[in-house]
Amino acid sequence: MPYELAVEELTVKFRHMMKEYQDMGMYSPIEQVKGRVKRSSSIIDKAYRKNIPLATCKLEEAMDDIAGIRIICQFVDDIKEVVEIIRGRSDMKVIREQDYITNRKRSGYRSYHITIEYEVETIHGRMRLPVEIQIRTLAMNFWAVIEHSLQYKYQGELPEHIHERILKAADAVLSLDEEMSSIRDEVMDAQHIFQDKANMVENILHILEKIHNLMTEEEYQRIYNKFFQIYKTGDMLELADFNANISQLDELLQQRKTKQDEEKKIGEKRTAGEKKIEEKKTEEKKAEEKTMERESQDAASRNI
Ligand code: 0O2
Repeated sequence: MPYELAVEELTVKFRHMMKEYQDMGMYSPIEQVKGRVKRSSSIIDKAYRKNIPLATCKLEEAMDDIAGIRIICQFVDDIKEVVEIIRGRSDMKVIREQDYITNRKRSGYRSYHITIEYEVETIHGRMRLPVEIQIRTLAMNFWAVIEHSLQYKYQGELPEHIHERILKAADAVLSLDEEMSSIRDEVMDAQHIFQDKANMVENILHILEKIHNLMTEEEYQRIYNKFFQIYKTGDMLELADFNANISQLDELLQQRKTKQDEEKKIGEKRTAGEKKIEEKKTEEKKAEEKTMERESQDAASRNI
């Protein structure tokens, strides 16, 4: 099914963006990515709700959320960044945007929806499909998932007392998001520090593995224990120092190894050359001996 392909490809692409941010030690505006193809029962329900004649029309023209991607962010401000990323993509053509964050729905629902046109290549050729991307914060998602389940349970007719409570919960989610936005910089700093630490530890472990064979076991154990001690204290400055020192040590050890390898090669070449000369000399000596033997035999026969 081409919808599945579109969802899988887009999920990989957005998850890869998260990885790119992480690899660069940067904060990612995308926290989680989920994808789904609308289930047949939901397609029928929606078609019925919207008076779409399923048998007669092209489904993707009447329903643009058969393929759906959900991007979850930590903060409301991250949503704007994700929207900008999508608008700038050459492989995603924006065809519709619905801002349910500025204008929340009467149900209390908040989310930013972007419908894009996305091209997939199938064995039957190229196809352009609509995909709905819902972008929301963790808090908005929490609310939407609960409300969706309640709507399902009560088949769209929430009892008044539940409706009131769900609206109150929507207000609480709004203030939670606002509160979190005000401490976004603090949280992002903390996450940066965590990411920096993770990157440094990864680099140190990688180098330790690389240099293991280039030093004595005692030397290696001493360096490893030092790293472990610093890691346990959690002192970022000491960790950064250690990271710089071990990177330098790695460079020196690699240079030493390259030099040793070159010297070994030269030594081997020299030995091979000397061996050849030695062999040549032996051959010449043998030939000389043979000639002398032949000459003495000739002389002897002449004397006879
Ligand atoms: P499911 O099961 O999630 O697929 P429109 O054509 O814009 O007037 P449409 O096509 O319903 O109306 O689009 P809309 O309103 O943007 O909704 C698309 C999707 O957004 C919905 O898909 C939901 O996933 C989500 N959504 C919209 N409103 C609400 C809401 O009040 N509560 C919750 N929890 N989610 C909402 P489906 O097909 O309804 O459902």
